[in-house]
Amino acid sequence: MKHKLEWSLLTDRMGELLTRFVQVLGKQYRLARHVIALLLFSAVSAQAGAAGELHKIELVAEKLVNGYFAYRMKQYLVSDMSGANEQNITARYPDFATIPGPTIVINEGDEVDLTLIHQFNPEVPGEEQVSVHVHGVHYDILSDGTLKYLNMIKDESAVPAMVYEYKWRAAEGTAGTWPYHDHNMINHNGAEDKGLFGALIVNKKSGSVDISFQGQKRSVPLASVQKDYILYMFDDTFAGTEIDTATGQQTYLGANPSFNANRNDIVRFHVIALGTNLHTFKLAGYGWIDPGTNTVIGEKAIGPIEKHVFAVQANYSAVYMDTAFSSVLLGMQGNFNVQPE
Ligand SMILES: [Cu+2]
Repeated sequence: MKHKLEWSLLTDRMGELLTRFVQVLGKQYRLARHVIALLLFSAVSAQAGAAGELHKIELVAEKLVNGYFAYRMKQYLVSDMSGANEQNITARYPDFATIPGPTIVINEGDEVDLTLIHQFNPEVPGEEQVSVHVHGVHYDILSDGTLKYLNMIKDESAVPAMVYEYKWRAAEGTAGTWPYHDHNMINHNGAEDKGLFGALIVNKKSGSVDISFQGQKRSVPLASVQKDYILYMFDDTFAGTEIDTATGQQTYLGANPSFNANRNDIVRFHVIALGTNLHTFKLAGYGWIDPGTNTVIGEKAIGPIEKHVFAVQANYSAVYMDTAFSSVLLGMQGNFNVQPE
């Protein structure tokens, strides 16, 4: 009896304890849930806010045996903004200096910390200074890459004895394909016409590209682009680089390059005009969307310093060219080779 009573008291007590335990656990569970949600939220917002990546680039300016100059990628480290999760992607670039120089590919929200190294014997007065001046992205006056007589502060050049560091910020709204080039060598005009130029591509983080599909504009995710073709248009030749977007690998193709794609790949052309002539770019048999419009075009007039960026779906091999009569005679054209699946 006594035992029975005690037992029932005990079980009552245990039930009470158990109930309290569950209540406390519940509260803690709710608290834990709250903490987890908060952590998740801050992780997500950290990703969306600070978001971008830091690109630490060492670029070398070299003098070639033919007397021209070129930039070479010496080192390329990419990390998050704090410097953590660093990845060395130098091997994506040729290990020799190229004209045009290395293409820098970043996203909106990213920052670039570019160190320029002057690595040649300045044989001619005016060759002691070399710089990188970029278009399109944001930077403060010390990263303008110009001479003191323009920026009123200092010569922003690498010299044989000292490197120069430029900082760029790809703020929102800076997406696009932009040139970078020397501004300080040779009579203060820069040595762009001596080989010191390259391209910066700023992608939208979750952007799209427009292609012509059966004569209509269709937007596809930027992530579906398999190849980026950087194609410079000079007065009498093209020169270019092909980038495999999946691996980031850059293949320097030189003059009148042949580009390669697999059938149905989405490929993006970045046509950048240098020189002084007006050119008409054509990719024979293909139509594409004129940027900022719904219009399908099959050729495009491009003036000096202008650029034209468009995407197509690779269907069949074709020739790209400048349609000007003298350019045709000069053979200013190249192949777009499409392999069947
Ligand atoms: Cu410029």
